[in-house]
Amino acid sequence: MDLSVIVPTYNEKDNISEIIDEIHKEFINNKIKGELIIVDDNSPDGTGLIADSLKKKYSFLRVIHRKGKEGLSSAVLEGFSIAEGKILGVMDADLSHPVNKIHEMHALIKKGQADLVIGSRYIPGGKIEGWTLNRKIMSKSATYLAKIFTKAKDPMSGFFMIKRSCLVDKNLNPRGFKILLEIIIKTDCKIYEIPITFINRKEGKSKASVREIRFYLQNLLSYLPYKRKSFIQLSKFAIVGMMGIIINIFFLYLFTEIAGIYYLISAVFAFLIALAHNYLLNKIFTFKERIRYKFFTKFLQFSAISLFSLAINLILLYILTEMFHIYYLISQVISIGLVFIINFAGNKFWTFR
Ligand SMILES: Nc1nc2c(ncn2[C@@H]2O[C@H](COP(=O)(O)OP(=O)(O)O)[C@@H](O)[C@H]2O)c(=O)[nH]1
Ligand SMILES: [Mg+2]
Repeated sequence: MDLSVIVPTYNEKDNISEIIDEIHKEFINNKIKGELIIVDDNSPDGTGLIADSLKKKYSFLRVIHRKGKEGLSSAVLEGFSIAEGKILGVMDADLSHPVNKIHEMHALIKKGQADLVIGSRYIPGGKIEGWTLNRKIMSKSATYLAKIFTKAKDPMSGFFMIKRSCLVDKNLNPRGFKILLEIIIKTDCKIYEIPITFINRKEGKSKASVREIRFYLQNLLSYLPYKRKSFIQLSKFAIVGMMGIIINIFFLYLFTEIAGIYYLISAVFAFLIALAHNYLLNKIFTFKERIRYKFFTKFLQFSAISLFSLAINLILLYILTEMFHIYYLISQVISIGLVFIINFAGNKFWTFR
């Protein structure tokens, strides 16, 4: 068998028949030998029963029933475990993902052009229709954070296809929604992204909740050991940053107390010296570049990120202190933490990429 498509469902009674029929047509029209596996978590709305009743009409359909709502990622893994196809696909049941891309994705893997094909919303040609601004910001932020781990533009996508052999012995066990990122990190496969338009569901409700943010952050923490190189860079970047602070204070003292310069003027010079120090050390020590390589351009980039970080720092400090009534020194600790990440990511993926 060529292809197994896994569709996890929870309360999808108004979508289930249509998604099955569309996938069936896509298989027939493109002569794909495959199966569709619905993994239902005992949906209270009867999705599982509807799926069962359709097995007579569609011989390519299999249905797994689980005890209760055990989560999207584990449903996908359970589907994988009984799938018979050499290639495994995953998509949502709510018709958000374009079914007519299945044959294209399948062909790319079959021809050997990729081991993993992602239906991507974040490459040219891809887009999202019908999401609130809030949802867009959440998705973008999560995707941005994932840049620490992968170059893929949409590692949060729920629509992808992978060569089964890539998954052997990979010990996947992600919490929550985002199984693709874990697959990317733990397998070493050749990735190819094709643009898709994600259309927000018309029927039923999204099961994404605030809890997913916590799961996601927990997952990210557990992936750190897989990115030893990035982790080492992050640590070095932190050390350089702390040395920069000491240098800043040292020169502030020197200029003000010894040279007798007005302290605000001293602070400007102390800042510039610390900036130059941080730049040089991060260039040669953290990101291991030749010192001469694009020296001035990169210094400008590094400085721009520093200024941007300062602006974010001030804005966050203001918001946390004034709007959330947090003591200003605590606000500063929180915002320094966030700004540090922005600063690191900015330099890793822009200045020294
Ligand atoms: N089996 C199972 N499927 C789930 C679970 N949570 C979500 N799903 C399914 O996963 C897919 C994506 O969920 P959805 O609520 O549309 O998430 P969103 O697109 O991110 O808003 C849909 O097909 C859901 O029915 C779950 O706990 N178990
Ligand atoms: Mg959805």
